[in-house]
Amino acid sequence: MTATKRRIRSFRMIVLLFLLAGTVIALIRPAGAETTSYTAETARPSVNGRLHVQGSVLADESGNEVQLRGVSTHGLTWYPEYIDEAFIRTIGEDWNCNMIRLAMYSEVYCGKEKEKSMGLLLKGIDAAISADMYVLVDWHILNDSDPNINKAEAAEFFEAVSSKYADVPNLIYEICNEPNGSTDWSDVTAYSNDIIPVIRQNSPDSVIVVGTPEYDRNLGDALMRPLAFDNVMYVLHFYTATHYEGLRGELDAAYQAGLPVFISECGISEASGDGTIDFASAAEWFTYLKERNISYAVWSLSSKDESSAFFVNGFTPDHIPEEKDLTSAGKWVRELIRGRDPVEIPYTEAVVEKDGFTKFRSWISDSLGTRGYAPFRRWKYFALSGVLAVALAYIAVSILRKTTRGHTYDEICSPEKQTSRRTLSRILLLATSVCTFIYLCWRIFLSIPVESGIAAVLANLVLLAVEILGFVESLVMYENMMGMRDHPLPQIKDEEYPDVDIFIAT
Ligand code: IDC
Repeated sequence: MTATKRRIRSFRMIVLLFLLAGTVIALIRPAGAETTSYTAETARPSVNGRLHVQGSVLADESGNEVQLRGVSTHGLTWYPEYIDEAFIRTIGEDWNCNMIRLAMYSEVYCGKEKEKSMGLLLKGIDAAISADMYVLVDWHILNDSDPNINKAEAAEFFEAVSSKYADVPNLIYEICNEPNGSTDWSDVTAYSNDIIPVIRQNSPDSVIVVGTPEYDRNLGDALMRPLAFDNVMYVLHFYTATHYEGLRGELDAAYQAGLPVFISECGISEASGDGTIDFASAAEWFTYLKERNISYAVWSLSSKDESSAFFVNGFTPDHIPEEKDLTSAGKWVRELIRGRDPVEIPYTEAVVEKDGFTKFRSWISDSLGTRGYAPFRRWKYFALSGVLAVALAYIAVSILRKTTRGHTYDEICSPEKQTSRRTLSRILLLATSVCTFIYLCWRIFLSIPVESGIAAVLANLVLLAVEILGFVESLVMYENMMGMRDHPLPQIKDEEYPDVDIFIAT
């Protein structure tokens, strides 16, 4: 078998393996009391009515300042079992919680699960209304870092919700979760200028909260250039094991300057939603908020295997959560929401970092399960790019076969051409090697999508292997070509040529 045939055969094998891996992954992927007994100090829609912005905080219809102490759901479609009327009522009563935030991941809504996610959102709103809780309707942008990317869908979404619940005092609108990446305040302003009127047209008095750049950690721009709408609040997010006095200082500066602020999401874990829990820092943050009546929602009402989740893995939300159902974050947050002084909330359990195996297991279940979107969607893109790459390569090879004609040895290696070509080849070879080296460094250290899960990583590694194979092949080819030039045609004297008699027929 020739080397070319062998190469074609191994290339075919790699492509086959790649497609096989995609199919296997696709196959093994797994397919989710009627009276209120809260204390009077907790604001409720039936008592306090529609809220409005007053100074830096929220106030009720009589002008009394109120603090919303809320919890946030995880992605609606990933933990749909929590969007349950009885369970939301339980949280409203047993936890004395007066707000629930419904996290509608915009990428899910704009993807294939529009109807499902909308159904869950409406179910959640109705449950919150029946439990006499305020409800924060959260257009949860995250991977789509700029809200303008899906602005048309956002407009459609807010039009649908605000027209349906125009007169209901329970609703508060969060128009973009966490602008990030290169999205700046002017992008958010442009988006808000289009979306706020959509809501206000239906529900003129509703409170609207607006995300700020850098994952809701930049109140400075909003302070300098606030939006031209009233009854609007600006969002800050914090996680107590990642953010400390620095971010609180910025919050305080904005608060002191009179900017209306709303903490639509916060957690007592690290900002990743996992890792260690910092109870002491949590006590400081929530004391600060309590003293100023700043409203907040804590992440997350789920049983995901991550430290910010309130419920232990395997918990089913069909009863009042008992001690054994709660994680250490859940226990602490329940006391907080119930209204206990943050510095008095006991915490005995130290949260230990997960071991490597547990982390690996969650990573796999994250990337192959249905409770997530990024990895799940991305590995499909990788498979698609693989198929496209194979098709393109096939077309290119067929065209090349038809158009290349053979070169003679003389054409390639004639002594006159050698000297000029050699310098040029060396320069090109050097440039190619340097670029290849830089590319490979980037490819190996920065381009493997670890955050997107095992399927994406595997597919990516296969592509990387093919690329490296290609580079090695080109090195072999360069080597051979340079080698040819090192062996110029032998110089043969005229007398050494044999004599040939030529007979011409007449
Ligand atoms: C995290 C979830 C995690 C999920 C990830 C991506 O905890 O399970 O895999 O989103 O969907 C935010 C975001 C919020 C994050 C949370 C924790 O608003 O979506 O949830 N967080 O990382 N901002 C700061 C932290």
